[in-house]
Amino acid sequence: MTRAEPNEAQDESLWARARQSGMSRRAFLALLASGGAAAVLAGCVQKISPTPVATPVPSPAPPPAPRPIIKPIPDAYFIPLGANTEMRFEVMADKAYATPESFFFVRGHSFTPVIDVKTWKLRIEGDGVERPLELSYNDLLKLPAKTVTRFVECAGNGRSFFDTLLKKPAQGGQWRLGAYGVAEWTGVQLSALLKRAGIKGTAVDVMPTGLDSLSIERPMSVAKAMEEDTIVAYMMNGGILPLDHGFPARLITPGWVGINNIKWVGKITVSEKPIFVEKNTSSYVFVGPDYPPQPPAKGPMLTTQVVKSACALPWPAALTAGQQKVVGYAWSPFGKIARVEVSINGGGVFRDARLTGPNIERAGSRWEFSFDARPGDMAITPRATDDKGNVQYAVSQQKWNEQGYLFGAMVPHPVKVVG
Ligand SMILES: Nc1nc2c(c(=O)[nH]1)N[C@H]1C(S)=C(S)[C@@H](COP(=O)(O)O)O[C@H]1N2
Ligand SMILES: [Mo]
Repeated sequence: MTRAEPNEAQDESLWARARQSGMSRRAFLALLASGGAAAVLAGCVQKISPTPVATPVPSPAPPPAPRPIIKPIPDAYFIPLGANTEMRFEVMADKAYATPESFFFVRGHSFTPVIDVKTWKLRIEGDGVERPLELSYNDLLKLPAKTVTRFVECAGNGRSFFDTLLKKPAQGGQWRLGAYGVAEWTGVQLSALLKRAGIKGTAVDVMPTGLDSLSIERPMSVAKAMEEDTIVAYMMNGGILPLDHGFPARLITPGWVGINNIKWVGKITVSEKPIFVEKNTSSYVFVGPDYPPQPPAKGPMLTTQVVKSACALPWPAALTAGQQKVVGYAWSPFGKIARVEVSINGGGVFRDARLTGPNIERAGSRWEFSFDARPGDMAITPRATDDKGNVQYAVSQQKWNEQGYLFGAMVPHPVKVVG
């Protein structure tokens, strides 16, 4: 085989290449002489890229597992409860009044949906309106706004005490008292929307439906829907309504059980006939020996919450002996708080706590109680009374129901006092 005439320029660029790959001048010349450019290049290739080892083909990262709750819910602030999360009440000890979003409990029957406001619509329809209505997010924001400060509380808040205090366990998430939060909500009065849709005098029930995967819905009476503080809210505590709390819009039905505060609302049905769905016939009804069935419902339907109070302390709490000041909250679905008393001897003697800060109807009041803590195990038991005369009662008077709704008895908060 004839070698091509050596070409100096080519040899020079070949040498540059060979030198780059770490080849000696001597090896280069030898390779060039024996096998020409091809041999040099082969030598270079070997040097530059040694036999490649098999590298694994990177597989695409698995998509992040969907989470029921989107906001951060660190253990320091929340007690996880299945797909829900309870506020640790001690986080409220140093707050001004309202529950910040970052501490607000979350209760959803499925996962928090992420809704696109560009395509979101709120429809108001049904045989109870003359003119069915469809509003975009911008339409809603343009209507006259109403701001109210009110609590949202789960009907099952306090359910664990059916077991631990009454010794009759109930089905469902075993909440202590942190399925309560108070916030400033801004939105549009539901009555204004219903009037725009031409609500008929014959309408009886109004039912919002959520856009979550289970389309959660629960009716309310027209009377409740027309109350001046029943709103379709799009803001919470001055910010855009958070995803987990119902973005783009949710119902606020003050004083009523949490389930009526439908999140991610997409449709409001107005009906001339009473509406019966799962959440007012099977769940969120009282079932038990004290409650006769009310066909088609298994028992009386829940509407309002009950008067409650809680200590903003860890559970159980540890305090040092000596003068101590405990902070707590009390709330009523009917009005303002009139009085909070506290017992530190198991309910024998009660002394008045001091109400501090705002005292807002269907929202709550902060209270403070100072006492001399003696070493040992004790309990702090608050008792709230509202301005309509509703008062918390002894555990022995708490009626039991299968699904553990509306625990309203006094709750002794366990405390260890160290000397
Ligand atoms: N669409 C929809 N709305 C819903 C729910 C739900 O699962 N889906 N849960 C209800 C229940 S049971 C409660 S207690 C409150 C809780 O509101 P929060 O998560 O903002 O605290 O939302 C209510 N609204
Ligand atoms: Mo709830």
